[in-house]
Amino acid sequence: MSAPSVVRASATATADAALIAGWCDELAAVTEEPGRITRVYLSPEHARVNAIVAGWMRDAGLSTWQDAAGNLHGRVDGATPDAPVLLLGSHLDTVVDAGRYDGIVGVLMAIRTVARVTADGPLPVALEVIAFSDEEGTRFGKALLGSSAVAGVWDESWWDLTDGDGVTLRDAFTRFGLDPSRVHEAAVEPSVLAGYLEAHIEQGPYLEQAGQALGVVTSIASARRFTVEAVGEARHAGGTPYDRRHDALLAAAEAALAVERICRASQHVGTVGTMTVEPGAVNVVPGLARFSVDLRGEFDEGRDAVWEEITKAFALIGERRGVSVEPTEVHRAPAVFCAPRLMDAVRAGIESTGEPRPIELFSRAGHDAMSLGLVTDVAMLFLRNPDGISHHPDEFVSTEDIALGLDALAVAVGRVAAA
Ligand code: HGY
Ligand code: MN
Ligand code: MN
Repeated sequence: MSAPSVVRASATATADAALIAGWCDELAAVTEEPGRITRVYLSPEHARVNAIVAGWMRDAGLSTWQDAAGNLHGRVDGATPDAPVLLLGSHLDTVVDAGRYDGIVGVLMAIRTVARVTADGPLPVALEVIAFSDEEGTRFGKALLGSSAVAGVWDESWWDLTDGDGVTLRDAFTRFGLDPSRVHEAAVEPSVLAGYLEAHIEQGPYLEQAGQALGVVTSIASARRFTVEAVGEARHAGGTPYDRRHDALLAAAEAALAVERICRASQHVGTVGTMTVEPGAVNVVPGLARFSVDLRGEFDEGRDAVWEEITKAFALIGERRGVSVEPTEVHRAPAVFCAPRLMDAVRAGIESTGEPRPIELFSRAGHDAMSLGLVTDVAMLFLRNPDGISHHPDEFVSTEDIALGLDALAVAVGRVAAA
């Protein structure tokens, strides 16, 4: 553990951090489930946070608009009309029963940073904050929908994705007031971009362990997500001897344990986050089980090799139990490596807070920077998350660390603008 460094935040950052902490609390109340934070794509809550945050953007001097995919944008032009555009941002959507900082604090830090660095006039770059509308994929299973539209990689097959109520993405789009045929208008023009910077809480314990408030992200995990259907045969729970059973739940349970076993043995992370069983009666052997798999690794090749091994394990389990175990891929994002030029700017920002040896770390969590990394250079600034808990109400980041992050982000933006 490195010796604790003497780092301190500026008065401006300290005041902005207090404001941001209050804003995180205010947005936490915009939820579809009172008492829990759940805010999903194309929902009334999505519309409400866009309206609230747009007001904070305008108060900060940004001009605002909502793009054709429901993302909220705020912009301050550069000193010249042809100035390159530096993008900043993160996401406003959440998982179910979420914490109040994942994504949110990065959007709000970007807004206050733009206000701060343009207080004395425009920079040589235009600054555009994007509050992405669906990073988590909570509603439709496919993550990064909002930033995929901005990166110009929207896939027409996504329109048929459905939510838990059977509403298609296309119908949800239309009900939200968006026109599916115009989603491509959300795409940015890569040639004008100077890059993308994202501040985000670390969703793990490594900054805490290192005794540092901030960190430079080196790369973002490559991810694949699947829904898996185990089809056996529903039968009487009493009259059916074991040798005649094709129990879908037990096959799915074995498959979930196989995911854990194979990932543990190969330094990857695989998670079965959801499972439903049918017909779901106490006295019926389950005939059908559906479950999700979220698989991540540092490199695409390793991730794919692990998935091959998992599918072989599924086949063996299915064969032994007379249950078909069929995965369908619903999301895939390649590993994204942060750009050294932007990492240097983030590192300089952290050093400006008095931290002599900024820690570098690999992000096992996914981020909108993965989409932006398809069209421009990206870098991320992580903020310490004591205990590392995230995707949980106890997720936390201190106001002091937000202030340090604001000072670092302001310096990083200044470096990129001056380059
Ligand atoms: O799932 C993730 O890694 C991110 O928090 N959406
Ligand atoms: Mn998240
Ligand atoms: Mn996030």
